[in-house]
Amino acid sequence: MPRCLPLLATVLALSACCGARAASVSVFVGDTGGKPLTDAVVMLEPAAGKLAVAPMAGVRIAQVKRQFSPQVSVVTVGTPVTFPNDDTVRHHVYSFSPVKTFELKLYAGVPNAPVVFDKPGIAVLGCNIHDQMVAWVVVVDTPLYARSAASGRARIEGVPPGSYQLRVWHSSLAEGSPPTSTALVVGSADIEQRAALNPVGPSR
Ligand SMILES: [Cu+2]
Repeated sequence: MPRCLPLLATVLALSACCGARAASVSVFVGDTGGKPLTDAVVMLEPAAGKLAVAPMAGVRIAQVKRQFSPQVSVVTVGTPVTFPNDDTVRHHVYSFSPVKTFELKLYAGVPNAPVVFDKPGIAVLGCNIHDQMVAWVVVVDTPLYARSAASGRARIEGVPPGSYQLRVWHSSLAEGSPPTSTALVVGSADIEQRAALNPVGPSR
């Protein structure tokens, strides 16, 4: 018998055992009446331990026509965000949220330094000059996250098997309320979930 056969058998056995594919987790996010919620953020955090996550690059929250654009941003922990002012009026961007407290005093153009969002959680941004301006930065400490489309559907791909907390957040939840949390065990099969949130504000 050729000497390489045992090695071949080992390789075949390894590929069989490690071939379990990562699953996808799809979540329909709606209000308690079943109406889809757009721009909800869903994330999976391992029940134990932590998945490696890298800061993102090139994230911008612009001010356009006296609104933030985009209104909802999802960034990973440690991500620097720039706040270019594309309007001709000056803006004064701030956050009082414990996750990231900062103030960019009245400015035009692009502020010199980006704001680094270094803790997970939700920061609510406003402008001192224009009360109608509001934006949210959702800082996630996991690479497994997605945002819901107009259909209310969000899909997280490539989820390794394991036990997770599925967290869901939407801007119409009461300010300061944490994302909802549901335990979820992921195997090799794709998963479909529904999340019903109870908004206190108008859906955006
Ligand atoms: Cu403003």
